[in-house]
Order: sequence, then C-alpha cells, then structure tokens
Amino acid sequence: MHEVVTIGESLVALIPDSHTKLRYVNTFSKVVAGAESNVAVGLAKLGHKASWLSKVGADELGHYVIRELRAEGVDTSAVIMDSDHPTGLMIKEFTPSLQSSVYYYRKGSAASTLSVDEIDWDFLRKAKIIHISGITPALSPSCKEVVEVVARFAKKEGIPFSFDPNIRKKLWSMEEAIETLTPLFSLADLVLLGDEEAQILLGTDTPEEVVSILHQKGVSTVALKLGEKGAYVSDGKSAHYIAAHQVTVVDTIGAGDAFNAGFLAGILEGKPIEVCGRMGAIMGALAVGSYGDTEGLPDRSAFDAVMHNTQEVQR
Ligand code: KDG
Repeated sequence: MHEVVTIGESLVALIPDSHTKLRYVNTFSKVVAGAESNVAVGLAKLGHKASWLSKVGADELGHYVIRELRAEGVDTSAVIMDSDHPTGLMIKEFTPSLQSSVYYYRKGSAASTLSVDEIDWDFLRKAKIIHISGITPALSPSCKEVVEVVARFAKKEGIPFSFDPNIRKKLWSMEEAIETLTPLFSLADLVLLGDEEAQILLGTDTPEEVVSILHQKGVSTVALKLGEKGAYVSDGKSAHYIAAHQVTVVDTIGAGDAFNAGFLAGILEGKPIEVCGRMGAIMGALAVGSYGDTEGLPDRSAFDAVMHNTQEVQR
C-alpha cells in the first residue's frame, strides 16, 4: 500500500565543494536529485508511504539512486532498471554570490525512455494521490504521453492527481512548455505552482486571480508558492496567505519539492488548508539550508518541533 506515487526522473547530482566556475572545481560530492523523488523523500521523512516510479540505468549510478531513496524510506519496488540507457546526471554550479546553476547530462537517459506500456496500472491504482511535475513531460515524447495518460487514468479512477508545472527552461522551449503543461491543469485536483510559472502559464501571478482561474478549471486545491514571501493556498472554501519560515539560504533548488511534500502530507492527514500551507512552508524553508535537495529535510519529530514552536511563522 502506498499513499502517494510520484513518477519522474531522478538524477545523480554532483555538488561542487567551492563557489566558483566548474572549470576551477576539483572536488564534488554526489547526491540524488529529481523533483518527484524529492517529494517522495519529503513525504517518507514525515512518516508517509511514498513510492517513486521511474527507470534508472542498470549501472552504478542507478544502483546508487535506488539505494539512497530506499534508505530514506521511499518504496522503489516499481522502478525499472534499463540495461540499454544510462542513469541521468546533473552538475550544480554556485557563483561566489551563491547563485545556483544546473547543467544536465540526461539526454537519452533511462528515465527519458519510460513509456505507457511500462506503467504498472495496478500499482498506481493503490495510490491515494499521484504526483507528477512538468519536468517529466519535458523529457521525451514517450514521457509526455505517460503523463497525459496517467493524468487521465487518475481522473477515471477517482485518484487525486497532484501537479507541479516545474518549468525547466533548459529542457524545452517556452512555447512547448505552455502547450503541454496548460491542458494538464484541467486534469489535476491539486496544483502546486510557483508565481513565475503562474505568470507564464496563466498570464497572472496575482494570488487571488491564479486561484480563481485554477478553480474554474476544476482544480480543487491550489498552492501558489511565493518564494521568500511564503505561499497562498486555497481549497475553494477558504484561501490564506502563509508567511515564509525564516532560515539561512544555502541553495534554493529543491525548495518547491519540499513545499509539495509538506503540503501533501497535510492533505493526507486531513488538515485544514491553512495548516497544509504552513506544513509546506516549513518543509520548503528547511530544504534551502543545505546543498542537496533533500538532505536538509527533517524527520517527523524534528518537523513537529518546528511546527509546534512556531505560533506565527515570520520572515
Ligand atoms: O526541483 C529540484 C529539481 O529540479 C532537481 O532535483 C533536479 O529534477 C530535477 C530537474 O530535472 O531539474
């Protein structure tokens, strides 16, 4: 049994040990990255049953990804190992001012070859929520088809489909992203998006307008992530501004996925929408305090300590 199934590519990420151009870096650490597996890790750390469905290469990096995700408590039983394609790789770069960049080496990766006939529908049917980000359809035509077919399957089966557009400009053109991602809103029950993405896909980043447009498209629950300004969340009955939780920022990559994990944990626990928003904001803030995407995420007791000591979340 699983509560949330996420589908998307995980990569091995190399993190430089110094804040300079990659040409001058000699030492890297390796961690696992990937928007959907980040959400699964965040949920598992909070005590929820999260599964990650994907493909990795039948190579050392593929074994590493599976081993790490399992160690964090994520179910990887549906992951396919592919002998013909490699595990994807990305390298982060930090400028002296801590601005992060990402370089991808993922074209033709195992995950990008995932196709509809490889999906285990019985496995998906057991989910309480299916979560996918807009990175997955950007990977290849077959991945795009997987996302569209899974979203329609979720609707037919009455399984809430949670969608984060996660626009990655390095993976496709803006036109392709808009054309592919916008129709997915109408198939989603939960939409978790950033304000820049709202501007690109919906033509506005005004929180009340974003929420109203998405509710009109049939989305029941919306979380608009506003970065250092917090979030705006709505379930159609009430809407709330959620203040950001104060932290020292080291690397902002992964914050959105961490927010999603906290928010979805709140939904699974039947919490009021405002509390789901606070859970998301706390998880998002804790993710930016470390260089990897998920290393800063708390386990349940550490999370509860922050949640309960924080009467008013301030920045
Ligand atoms: O949200 C963080 C992700 O962007 C990162 O972990 C890598 O999934 C990734 C991607 O494709 O950019």
